[in-house]
Amino acid sequence: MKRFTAATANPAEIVEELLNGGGAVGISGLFTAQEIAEARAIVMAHSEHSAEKATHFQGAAEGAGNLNLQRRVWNLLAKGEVFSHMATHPVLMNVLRSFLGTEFIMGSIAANRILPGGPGQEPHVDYPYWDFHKPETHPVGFNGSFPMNAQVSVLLDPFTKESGATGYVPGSQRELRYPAPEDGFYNRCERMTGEPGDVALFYGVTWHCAMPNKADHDRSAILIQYLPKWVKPMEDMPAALPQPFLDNASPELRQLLGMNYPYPEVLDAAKAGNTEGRK
Ligand SMILES: O=C(O)CCC(=O)C(=O)O
Ligand SMILES: [Fe+2]
Repeated sequence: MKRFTAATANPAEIVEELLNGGGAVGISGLFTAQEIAEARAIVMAHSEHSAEKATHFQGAAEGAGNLNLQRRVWNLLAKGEVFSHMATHPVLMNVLRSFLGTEFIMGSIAANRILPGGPGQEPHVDYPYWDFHKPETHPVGFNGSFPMNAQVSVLLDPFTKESGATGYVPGSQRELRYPAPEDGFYNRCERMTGEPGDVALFYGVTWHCAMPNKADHDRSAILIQYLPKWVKPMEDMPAALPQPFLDNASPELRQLLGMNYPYPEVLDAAKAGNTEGRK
């Protein structure tokens, strides 16, 4: 994984790496130890007892009865201001504008906590391609030549091989396909390792998954999903946030929440006149 810092995070170089290189990069130095400690404390408090939230790519764990060793905390914007700062970090916004178009949105901001002994996930691709195990439900000719997803993981704990740092197959993003058992994911995968506060940024078409946590400590990350403006977001964040939060949202946050993009709209009831076109 190519690694950058806040100072060296060149958008053109990162976009090239995401589309045509390994599919994932590391960026360090974006968050303070205090921000990470605060985020981690909130995630731990909200996942102390709550094993029974929706989760994904955990079919095997569900079958084995150890689903409680991976815990999700959803709708993080409502749970601490620190998460709004993470989602709108200027270095990330700058890179993502080049990758997803300047008016990109956020589809989800959630935590993924894997406790010691947690089994990890099925190798997969992310939303909105994440049901590409049923390719016939997507348009003919669909491919990953332009991105409809970018994923940011903000690491809250040491991500090591032992603790289950996200595994991924470099280059797998160049052909949109859901990984099959014959693809030998576990023999080919590399890891998005890092220290608390580091960021892994990847194109969600890259085959990846959380790996088993064999360490003696938790392994948590904030997972942020970014999408072009016209992709239906995964979490209905405006519906889950209090009205004062929406009223006071910064311009960046308004954009991320899709508040600047009007569709779908009841056009029959919209103001009369021409609303689109060069002129
Ligand atoms: O937590 C991780 O390492 C990755 C999680 C992931 O890929 C997902 O939930 O889609
Ligand atoms: Fe994923």
